[in-house]
Amino acid sequence: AWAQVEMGPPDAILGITEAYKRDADARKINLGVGAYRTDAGKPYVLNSVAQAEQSVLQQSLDKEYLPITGLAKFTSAAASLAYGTQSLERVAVTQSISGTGALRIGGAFLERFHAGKAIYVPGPTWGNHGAVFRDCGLKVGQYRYFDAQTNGLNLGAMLEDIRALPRGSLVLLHACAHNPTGVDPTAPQWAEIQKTVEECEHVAFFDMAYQGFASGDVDRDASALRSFVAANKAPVLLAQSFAKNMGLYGERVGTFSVVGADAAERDRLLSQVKILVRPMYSNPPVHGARIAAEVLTDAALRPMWLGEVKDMADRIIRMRAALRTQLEELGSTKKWNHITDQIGMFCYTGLTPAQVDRLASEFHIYLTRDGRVSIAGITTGNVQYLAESIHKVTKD
Ligand code: PLP
Ligand code: TYF
Repeated sequence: AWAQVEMGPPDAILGITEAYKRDADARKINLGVGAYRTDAGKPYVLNSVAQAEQSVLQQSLDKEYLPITGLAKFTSAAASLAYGTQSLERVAVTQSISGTGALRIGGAFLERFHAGKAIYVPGPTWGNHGAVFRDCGLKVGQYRYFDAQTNGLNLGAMLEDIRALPRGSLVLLHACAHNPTGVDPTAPQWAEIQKTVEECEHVAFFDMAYQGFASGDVDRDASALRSFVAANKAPVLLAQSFAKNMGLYGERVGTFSVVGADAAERDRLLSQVKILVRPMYSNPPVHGARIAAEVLTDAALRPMWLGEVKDMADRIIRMRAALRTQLEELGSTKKWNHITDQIGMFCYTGLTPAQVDRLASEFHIYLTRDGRVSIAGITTGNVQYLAESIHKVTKD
């Protein structure tokens, strides 16, 4: 029956881990997937999360189905983390299969209720965005974002493109720690973006997969989202993930929310979200949500967690500084200021595909061919070797 089904290509990011695993060289480094590693290069289970899990296990809870919208204790704490304490009565929130699942619910919602059925994402954006939204039946367009000349934001082009979209268009915005570029708008730039979106009566879909990872401060990282919601002019949707900031990757913990004009609209929106979720996966998994709820609501665990998020963000910042310093000390004549200017999990290095290929084949260093480095893969033990290798492939 399936003879006509062709072999598909592997995921561009997850495929890199496979190549890394096959490499037997002791010096090998995986800078592909955006997953946090300790300074020993190991996956990290946060202490706050481990303790929350113990406390969940000790309660010997049953494994009954959750409601369609998930664990209420989790979704309300998650919504407060994202939105702060303001406007929560307008937020229709459902638990989701992490950030990807939230994007998927959002895409389905927009396909059903937005007249334009097209979403505009930054150029470049996370590789999965296009696939997710296309599979939801939306058309996917792009607005300009990254400036390869400066390795920074091209705000002028971004605003020009957003302004040129049909009135009421869907605009996807990375709330913080833009993936793959590590380039975020500053607060004044965000104000201009918000003003433009509002003037054009566009709809803002925030993807927040890295709250806390950009600045180390969860409130600061949510400030663009909160500012849109506080103004209450542009409609806002949000995909929220706890994969990175709680290290709950495989537990698949997140939320999707859509903000209504008032509480009555919230109720109508949530009723439609339930109708979308029911035939999609019926109801979400319970274990990770219980852990996240415990972390967010326990008086001792929450501050402990916030400290651990800050520690992860700080280690990333230290590794950026170390990589830049090493490259400069090796006498590289290239400019590397963007390594420390950019923030969050990733650095868009400007390395060419040929240079990336050489890093893999000669130096056992793996990253995506767009030159994106997952800074979390850098450690005090490998940063010198990494800098030497990057210097060798970029010096001529
Ligand atoms: N959005 C962005 C920009 C991401 O980088 C990721 C990956 O971490 C996600 C969404 C969703 O990830 P997950 O489904 O693991 O929460
Ligand atoms: O960009 C990254 O590396 C993370 C992890 O299909 C990821 O967002 C990558 C690819 C993918 C799912 C998650």
